[in-house]
Amino acid sequence: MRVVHNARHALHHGKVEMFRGELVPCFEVPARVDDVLAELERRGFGTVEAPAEIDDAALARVHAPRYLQFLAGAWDEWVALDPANAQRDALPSYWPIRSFRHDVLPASFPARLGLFSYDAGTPLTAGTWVAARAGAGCALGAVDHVLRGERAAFALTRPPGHHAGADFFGGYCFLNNSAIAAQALRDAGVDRVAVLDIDYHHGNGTQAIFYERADVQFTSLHGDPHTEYPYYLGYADEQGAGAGLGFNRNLPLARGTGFDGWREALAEALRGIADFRPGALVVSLGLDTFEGDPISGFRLASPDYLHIGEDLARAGLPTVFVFEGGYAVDALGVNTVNVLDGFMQRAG
Ligand code: OKP
Ligand code: ZN
Repeated sequence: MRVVHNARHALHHGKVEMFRGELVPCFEVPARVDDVLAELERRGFGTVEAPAEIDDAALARVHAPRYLQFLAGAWDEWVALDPANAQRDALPSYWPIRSFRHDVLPASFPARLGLFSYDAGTPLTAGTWVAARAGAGCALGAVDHVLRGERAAFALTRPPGHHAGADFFGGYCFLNNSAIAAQALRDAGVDRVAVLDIDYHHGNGTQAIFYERADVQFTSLHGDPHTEYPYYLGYADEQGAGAGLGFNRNLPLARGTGFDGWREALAEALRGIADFRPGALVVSLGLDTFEGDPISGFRLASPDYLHIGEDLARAGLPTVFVFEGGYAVDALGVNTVNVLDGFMQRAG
């Protein structure tokens, strides 16, 4: 399998995130991708390559121009507030929730930081834009391989993407790599694209981006938002709206769910995807469903990920895998490569 690897991922390196009243070390660290890369090498799995230079037009197919502009200049604006900020991550402190205006773009940088985000756990750092943009390039590179006839390709990048919406960041995500991949497949002429999100956390950004569309179907398996992040989206009754009604499917599962229950939900998700008759599949591949994950609550074990890969291959679709979450760094490489390995063994 072709692996398009973001060599610039470590330029995004947050120091701290806000958690229950204190700043704690980031869970989303560069070692995550390095561990996956090391496991690919150890097993001699796949061909690792760098992405081609990115066309920003592909980003603007998913994200709002004023949001992209903001991201591109955010670090310089942060440091311009105070030169000492060069040593600190940028974290928002104000958000325009109900009754506030979203059409006015405040001159204040901290005000815009809040306008374009939804949590205080997603530090923006000196290299965030460069790393995230290169990551979107990996997603586009993986799409290219699949369009050229490869059965599957993997975009190995961080920061992750599935919580990022058309004009907001959050949940460690800035650019929605999976949405960018799905849109690129559509733009290349694939009539119907399915996105399957198997990260522990609901892919609220991806859902929001495609919620009113019938050409991209979104399906997500995740921790029940009544108790799990991102809390405010990901419920079973969210089925799409307008032309998109019936093309959004959430399968929330209770914290503590093990592989048997999880796999039944996957089978159900794959039945819905088959009914949609897509020309390609994008998998938001989060590995934080692992029993050892420090911020999640499912109980999957390392060998289970081989079966996930096999189940996904049985869908018989050209498949773009996009790396998302997974924070048990020591097991992350094994779990990730298990999915890809199981897929290729079954795909033949
Ligand atoms: C990103 B992805 C932990 C609190 C949870 C947000 C989790 C974002 C997960 N201190 N913070 O879906 O893996
Ligand atoms: Zn996650």
